[in-house]
Amino acid sequence: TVEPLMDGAVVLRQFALPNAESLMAGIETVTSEAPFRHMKTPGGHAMSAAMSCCGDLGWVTDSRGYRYQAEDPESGRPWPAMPAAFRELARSAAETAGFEGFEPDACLINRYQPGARMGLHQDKDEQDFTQPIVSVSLGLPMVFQFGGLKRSERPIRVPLGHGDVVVWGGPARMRYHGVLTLKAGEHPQTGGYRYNLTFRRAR
Ligand code: MD5
Ligand code: FE
Repeated sequence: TVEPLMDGAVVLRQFALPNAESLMAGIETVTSEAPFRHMKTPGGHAMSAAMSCCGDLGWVTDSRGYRYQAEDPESGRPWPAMPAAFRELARSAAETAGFEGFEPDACLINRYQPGARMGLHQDKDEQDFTQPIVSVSLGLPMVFQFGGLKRSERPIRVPLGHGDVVVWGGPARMRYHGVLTLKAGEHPQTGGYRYNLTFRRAR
């Protein structure tokens, strides 16, 4: 079912459920090569979510800023390839939401442990804002915050659970968004974590 969130954003409830096992296997493969790490923001604070990346480009933050780059800064090697199951799911979710031919070149893997959160921000390190973003939630439920084009606009709260996919495009693409603090729990497929796969066209 396609559930409209706001102009340009839809939730596909449990869309990724049939693929959850292969997505978790893909996370395992990618992070055996590029382990989860807590990157530091330019302000010097560690991100509370642990991150890894796969695909041609990965999103990184360090003392020099935020950017996409082809190498994992921890190893100096290219990011692991994007698993076929990742690419296909992102493409079919985008198509279901009305975006034909989505070919992501970057997948950010966020792993939230209890207490982790992500403050309100905009995604603006990509080159083409006409391309959508596909976000896949796996494991423990969390509350997503979806705001306006200015930080001052009060966000709405959207609960997201295992297998839910959100596609953001058009007028929703530049909205402020974030994730409230993850509560402790136990999920049969992910244990004590929530994972989020964020697919983007960075270049
Ligand atoms: C998460 N991650 O749940 C979220 C899902 C990030 C991030 O925000 O930057 O890693 S992606 C949600 C998103 C992306 C682009 C636009 C909008 C939301 N939006 O317009 O609300 O870990
Ligand atoms: Fe974001």
